[in-house]
Amino acid sequence: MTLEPIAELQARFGQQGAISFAERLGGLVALLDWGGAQSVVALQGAQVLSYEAAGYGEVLWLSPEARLGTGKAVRGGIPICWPWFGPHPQGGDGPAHGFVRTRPWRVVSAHADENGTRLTLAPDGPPAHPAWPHTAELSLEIVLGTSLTLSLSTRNTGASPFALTQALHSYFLVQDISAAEVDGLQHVVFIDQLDPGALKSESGLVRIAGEVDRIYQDVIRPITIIDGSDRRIVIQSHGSASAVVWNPWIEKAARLGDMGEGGYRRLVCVETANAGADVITLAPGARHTLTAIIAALGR
Ligand code: TA6
Repeated sequence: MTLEPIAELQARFGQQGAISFAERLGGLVALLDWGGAQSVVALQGAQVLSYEAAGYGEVLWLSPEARLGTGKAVRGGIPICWPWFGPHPQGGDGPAHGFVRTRPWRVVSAHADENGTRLTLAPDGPPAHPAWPHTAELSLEIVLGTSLTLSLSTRNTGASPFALTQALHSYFLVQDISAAEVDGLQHVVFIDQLDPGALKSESGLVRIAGEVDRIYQDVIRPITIIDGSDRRIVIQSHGSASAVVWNPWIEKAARLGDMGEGGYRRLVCVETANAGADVITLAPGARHTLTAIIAALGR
């Protein structure tokens, strides 16, 4: 890693005490600070790798094996799944969860003030793939303040409509999965990905004691992760009617092989999405923004 890009980014976008750039995990990252909170954002995939909330510690889980520049998506933080969630919708040969999370992104703008520290990123080049015959503008705005807000905006720049599914695939850090609960999804119908196509719902809190992979539909309320005895993580969304709850548990974590020893016990994914039946059809010229607002609070 040459230091030149860092120096250039620092000169163009750095702001004392709020925005700086460095090399971490073998790649370029932006370091954001505001009011005692910090966040680390990789330029690869515009992937938030860390969010330390003021007074509540690290909010996101990141694999101890995370490395940038390997050509593989980094396990943890908040990967960007776009322009499809899950496998390629037409069975094409595009990668799972789309193709932008391993691509280089560039800094469009950066600014800090009394309301927060704001960083806007866009793919470094048009977001294109042989398995996706469309054109679009894509950007991610990250605001670090009393919470962490991500807004992923897509504008159809082509002449025909296209269907978009996507997710901010957030990996949240919990003390231990056995003491974690997910609140706010009571009576919400979900697609059980482990029982293909089955529609189910539950009456209470989501507790995890095995592999869970669910696409909740018609989600209208904030979702809260109760993290043991002293912390809650609240996820609000805009531009989203679905949410994914995922924990790989033991066997799938072993198959994935990049979560570290017992890593599955420290994470629960609650993903702010347009997934399942929540498909966005973008007309030419139209724009859609998917927003997640993440806050850490006491119990
Ligand atoms: O969001 C849940 C999920 O779709 C799971 O099925 C699992 O595949 C997970 O995403 C991780 O996918 P990845 O491609 O990042 O390994």
